[in-house]
Formats: sequence, C-alpha cells, structure tokens
Amino acid sequence: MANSEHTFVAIKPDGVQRNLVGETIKHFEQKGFCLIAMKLIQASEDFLKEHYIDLKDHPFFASLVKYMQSGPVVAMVRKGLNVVKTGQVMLRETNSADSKPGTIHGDFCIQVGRNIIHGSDSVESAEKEIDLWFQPEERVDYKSCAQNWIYECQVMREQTSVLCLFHSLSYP
Ligand code: DAT
Ligand code: MG
Repeated sequence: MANSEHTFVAIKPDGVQRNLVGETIKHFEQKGFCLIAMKLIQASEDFLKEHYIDLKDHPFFASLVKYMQSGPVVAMVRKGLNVVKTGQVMLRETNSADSKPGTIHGDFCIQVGRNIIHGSDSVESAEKEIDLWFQPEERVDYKSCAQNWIYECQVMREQTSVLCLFHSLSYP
C-alpha cells in the first residue's frame, strides 16, 4: 500500500544541540507525514557503525561515526505516500552547500559534516534502519484523522475501506 510507506529520520547531535528538534519535526508534521515512533537516544559507536555500514570504506567514515556519537539523536519513523523520496526532497542535498533554501539542509546547515538530519535514501534502507533503531513494540500504528484531509479517496481506499467510506459520505 503506497501511503503506508515508512521512512527513518534522525535529528543528529548538532540538530539537538542547536535546538532545531522542533523546527525539523515541524517540516514533517506540517507536510502530513504520520508519526509512528520517536525517541531520544545516545547511540554507541558499534551501533552507528552498523547504521552507516554502507559507507565504511569512505575516508569520512570514522569522523562521521564520531560526530553521530557526540551527543543524543532524536530518532523517528514517519509514514505516508512516497515518504522516502519526498523526505529526501525535504532534506536535500547531502552537501548543504548544494541545497536550496526551503529544504532543511538549505535553511539550517553549512557543511556536509554537520547537516543536522538524516533521512533514509531508499525504501530498502528505510526498512533496515527502522529495524535497527526501533523494536516492533516501539512503533505505534494508528488512524490519524488528518489523513482524511491529506489524501484523496482513491489513495485512502488502498489503506482502509472504512476510511474511504467515511470520506465518500462526507464528500458526495
Ligand atoms: P545522505 O545522508 O544524504 O543519505 P550519505 O548516505 O551519502 O548521504 O552520507 C551520510 C552522511 O555522511 C551525510 O549525511 C554526511 C556524511 N558525508 C557524506 N559525504 C561526505 C563527505 N564527502 N564528507 C564528509 N561527510 C560526508
Ligand atoms: Mg544515505
């Protein structure tokens, strides 16, 4: 079901220390992506090496792990239609210097090594990252009333016929 796609988002230590937690969460909240899980966590070196395993051969790997370990991280899971791709557009680009105003990197960061927020870069990595950061019991799936106003009926129907019925009764 397309609108039940999940992504992993983490506000990095510099985002937490710079008091940008609320500001960054606001982007995802206002966009309409549903909050499924969230926690403040001090990640260990081994845990972060696992998270960034795909980057282990890059020269910046050690400094990346050290930076991510330098303070707590706010980890969360968001759900919605194309949330992985749209989440990436909201963050863009990896290098803040190439990021346009209006994106989180474009508005709040200067250097690639201090870019305040991580978002999964594919559906496959989102699944891996969510499994790494959250136990199944830490994820809460629920029906958000706002979804009736964010999605058209056709998309809602993919998620639940009850919601679609509600929608069609409300808007003949
Ligand atoms: P993204 O976070 O956009 O998915 P990535 O997975 O390639 O990008 O890299 C993960 C993080 O590693 C990125 O947010 C910051 C750091 N990084 C990437 N390229 C870097 C570089 N050339 N120099 C220093 N840090 C870099
Ligand atoms: Mg990445």
